[in-house]
Amino acid sequence: MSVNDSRTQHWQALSGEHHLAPFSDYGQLKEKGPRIITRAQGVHLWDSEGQKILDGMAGLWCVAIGYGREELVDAAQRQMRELPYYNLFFQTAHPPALELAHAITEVAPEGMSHVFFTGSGSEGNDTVLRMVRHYWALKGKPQKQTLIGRINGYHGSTVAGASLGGMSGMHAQGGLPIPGIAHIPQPYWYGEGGDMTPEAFGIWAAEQLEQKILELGEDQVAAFIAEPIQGAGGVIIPPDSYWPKIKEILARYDILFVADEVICGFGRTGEWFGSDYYDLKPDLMTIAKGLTSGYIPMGGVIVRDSVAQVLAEGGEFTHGFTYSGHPVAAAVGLENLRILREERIIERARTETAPYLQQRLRELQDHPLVGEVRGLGMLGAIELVKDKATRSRYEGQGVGMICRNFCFANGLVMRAVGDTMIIAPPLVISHEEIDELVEKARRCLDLTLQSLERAIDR
Ligand code: PXG
Repeated sequence: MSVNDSRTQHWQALSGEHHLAPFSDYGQLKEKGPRIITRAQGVHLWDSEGQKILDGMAGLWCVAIGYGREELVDAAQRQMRELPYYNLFFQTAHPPALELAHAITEVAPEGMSHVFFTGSGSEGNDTVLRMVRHYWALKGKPQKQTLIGRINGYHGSTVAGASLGGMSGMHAQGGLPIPGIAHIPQPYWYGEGGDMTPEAFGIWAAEQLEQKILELGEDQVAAFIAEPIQGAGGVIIPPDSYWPKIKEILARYDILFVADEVICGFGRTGEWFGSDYYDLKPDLMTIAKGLTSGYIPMGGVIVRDSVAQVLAEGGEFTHGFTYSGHPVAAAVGLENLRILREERIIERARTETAPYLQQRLRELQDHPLVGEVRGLGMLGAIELVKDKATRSRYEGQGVGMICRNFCFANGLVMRAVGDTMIIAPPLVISHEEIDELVEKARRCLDLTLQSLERAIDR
């Protein structure tokens, strides 16, 4: 046994004996043991066996500026020395949170110049739920309580977050969703569009919002919440007809619109926010992940001035977290934003590297296993199918997981959502690293197809 083996086994034993991991099948995890990631640099990870892995998911969609940026380490260290903790409650504040609120609103859409800080995206969406209901109560319409989300949307794992999301597996545990939340279908043309054209399906999916508002009664509906592009649901890019139609519907009814920018925010689409890309003009935006490039936990809600004004006149908002606007997180967030802006990382992604990624990814379209390649900015999805023409799947064979496992074994993190492979690399990925990503992906698609053919032969 090598030294590495014994270290790996030690950590895997600790995992089985003491750790309850997020979103994991504990039986399976105990049997196989987790892969132990020990360090990272740029767009690459290393595991405890010394294997180098290209991180096609930027951690969990968050490491926008890549790993190993010493400036963020220094910012955290300086802030820890100066003021490691203080809170924003009860009429106090500290410089990093205030400076970061200002910096965020400099890049946020016009008219959105207020920020409420949280510790995560989930807490951001819990904040959204309470804030929009409080807003309507202050406006003298306390019956406007219901939030409309989407089936297969993802808004986090807290009680409100998981309820706003539309993940059936999450709703099945813990008695969710909580009351006062409704869901409409998602604009997932490839999976659910049937014989409709993408254009027609986009209109149909958007019209579900209007139907739901009418069914519930406009006077009962507080807000609609949606990701500009669904991330965890499988990088679902709506047909071009979808957002314009949703905007048209939102304009007809007096309800708030919340864009969950936890994944799309801070450059993922090649614009600062997904709302910029689609010109959504939301009332609130949930943020997290790319805000600190994942170096330290932080989330928040960016609030339109018209909403903030109502809150300002409403007395105390009885909501907040010990770590709302944590000074060390805020200092890291500020440095992250400085790097994104000064190094023009988002602009470079938009004009140079994202178009190259999209072009190279689409070369995989010719692979026998691939039904569709779609993507936008630094987001991509590959649909694995049995029959390209009918879009039918290899039912029940776990093809996505097979492919994911080949990727992991061959030095690439590419995630599977069902039989959809997804990528969201760090925004700083280079042309050469994109080549590496696509070449590894093709090789793993080949290996997946071979393993399916072997299974059929047997
Ligand atoms: N909104 C969106 C759109 C997200 O993607 C959250 C809210 C919640 O953020 P926190 O920081 O509370 O996790 C997320 C998180 C996956 C996966 O499987 C995605 C997320 C989290 C965990 C797993 O792709 N996104």
